[in-house]
Amino acid sequence: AAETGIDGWLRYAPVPNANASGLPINIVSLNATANGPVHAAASELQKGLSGIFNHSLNVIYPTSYQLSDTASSIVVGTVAEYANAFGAAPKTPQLENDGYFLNTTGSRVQILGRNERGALYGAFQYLSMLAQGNFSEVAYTSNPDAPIRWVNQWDNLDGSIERGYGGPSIFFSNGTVKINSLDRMTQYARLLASIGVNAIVVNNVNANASILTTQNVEGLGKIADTFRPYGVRVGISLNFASPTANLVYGNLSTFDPLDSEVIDWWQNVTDTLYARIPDMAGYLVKANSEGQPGPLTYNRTLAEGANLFANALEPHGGILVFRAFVYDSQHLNESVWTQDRANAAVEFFTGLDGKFAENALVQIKYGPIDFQVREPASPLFAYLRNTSTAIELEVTQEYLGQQNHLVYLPPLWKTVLDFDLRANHSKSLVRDIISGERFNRPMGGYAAVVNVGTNNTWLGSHLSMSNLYGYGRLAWDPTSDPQAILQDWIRLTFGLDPAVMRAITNMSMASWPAYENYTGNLGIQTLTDILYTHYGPNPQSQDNNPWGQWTRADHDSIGMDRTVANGTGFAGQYPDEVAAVYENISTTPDNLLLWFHHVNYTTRLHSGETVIQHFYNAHYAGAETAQTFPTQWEALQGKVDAQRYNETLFRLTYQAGHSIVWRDAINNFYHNLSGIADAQGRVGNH
Ligand code: GCW
Repeated sequence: AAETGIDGWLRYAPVPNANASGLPINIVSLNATANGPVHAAASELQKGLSGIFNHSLNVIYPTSYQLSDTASSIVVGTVAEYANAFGAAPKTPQLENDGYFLNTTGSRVQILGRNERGALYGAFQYLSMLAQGNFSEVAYTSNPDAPIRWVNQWDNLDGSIERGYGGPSIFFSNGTVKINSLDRMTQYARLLASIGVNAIVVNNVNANASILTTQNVEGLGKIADTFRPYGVRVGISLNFASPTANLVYGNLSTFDPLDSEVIDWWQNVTDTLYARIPDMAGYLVKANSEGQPGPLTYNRTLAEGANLFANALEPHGGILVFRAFVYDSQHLNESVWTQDRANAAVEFFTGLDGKFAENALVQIKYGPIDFQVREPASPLFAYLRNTSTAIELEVTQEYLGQQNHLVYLPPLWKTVLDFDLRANHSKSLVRDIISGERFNRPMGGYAAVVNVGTNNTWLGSHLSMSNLYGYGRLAWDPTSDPQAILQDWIRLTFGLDPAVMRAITNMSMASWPAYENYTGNLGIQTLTDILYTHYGPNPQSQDNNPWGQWTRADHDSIGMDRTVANGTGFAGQYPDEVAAVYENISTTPDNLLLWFHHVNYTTRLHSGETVIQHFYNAHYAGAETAQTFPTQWEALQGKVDAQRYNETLFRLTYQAGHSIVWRDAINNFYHNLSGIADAQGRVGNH
């Protein structure tokens, strides 16, 4: 049968050894909010079990059941309601908010949450087990590592999506909410809930004030009504200068965050939003970055700007997320050796630690520049100790092949999540900082820019969905193994055939190293076009641009000197132990050498190769790996339905070709620039 991909990993395909005779008789949905997550869990269980076992179960509700109906049943709901129904609280060890207890050992399967959302997550987990052919008996509690597990959409109100590669927006067109296509939103909500995502910011951080019109507030209300049954709260991005836009709330002549009229204006807007969306997640704000307005216009600090919104949200329980991606793109000048965009975040936030309201959160891109193929962890994670933080990841593959290339990202994300920043000379893993644990913060967590669109594959490519799935799984438990996550996704998405498992595992696990090899190596950045598309090789664009994404490549040497001793001083933004590692060439890992140091092409790496020969070799190796993808996939013909087989083959074939374009473009560029021959005689001989 044709598979469009629209169900993603929630296909509930029949499982070969699934035996319906072992199933309980009923699904019991405990007393819960009408149309809330417990109800969604019950219908999801019904749908899933009917797909997996080809057997349909009744859902019964507390008003209608006799206790005898529950003897052989799947009981889903909150722990409190379970105690109400059965007279005794079950033992659910260490259950926290959004966590679930799953017990399949008795004739009464228990799927219990501390809250309703947790019960829904437990139901998805139970179905995930069964859909993977795992019928074992389990009894355990699972809690999320962090409370904030959000996605960001960069959808514009006209329906376009900034850095979106899966078609136009499912949320907006012509300046308003697509209230006639709520189905796609429901399907998206299911996918997000199934991986533990609990909020979505629906519009672009490059925000337009018109998100706040009366009509759009009502439209946002409809979006929130659609996501609410899945426990996914809705948030919005704000334009800082909205008070001066001509909206119904009155047109002010200032957007100064300390002006009392401005404060009242935002309070009024916020109250209006909460009147329609009482559980709104909060606001996301990009300010004073890439031309966006912000508090600095009025000589107010970023924290004062953030707190303007945090204070308006506070009475409603909302969260203000303030992006750390602040830099001055207009005045970066490469002829000044010490200038460095990487320094911007810590510089802009200097002196602000502890100045943010308790319900504010600073959202930090994983690296100091911008979602590159490899970056060191942002030092801001260690700088902010009295401020709650979240990491910002990118599922949409902006610099990483825009879904035309298979690049499985969780291994990249893990390099940052697992990095030890050694704050105060003690263990300070990024993942323990953002969970709130390391610096004892009340909240923190994860955001991913996802940018799904109306394409049936959501992201534009079937295989890219492993990145969305992997995001949710890592945000729930960042200690999980990326390959194990991937393999769950493969079983759920493509079934249980071992050949399918082998091929997609091999390709996916090889894909990020290959992409790094045929694009930018040794921490030089991705080397893609930086000026506009962020796609395809364009190493010459990596210098003399106003964005401050530079390589400083000349005839003899390459790399950004970010040392304190001779360079931009960026290395000194890290806590001492880490700073010392990066300050020194001999202790800097090869894969970040050119991020931290400016060296000759003939400099030898720890590996023994020279920098330039490493470039040449890596580009050949990366492209060679990509050449194996189409053939690995072709072995799956007949094992994957024709539609997904063909669509994927098309992309992998393209990737194989484009990897050669990348290889030759980059190698020829540095060969011409350096005049150094490839020891193996390949480069420049075409
Ligand atoms: O890297 C840049 C992207 C922009 C994006 C910006 C940001 C939303 O190219 O498209 O704008 O990052 O993260 O704010």
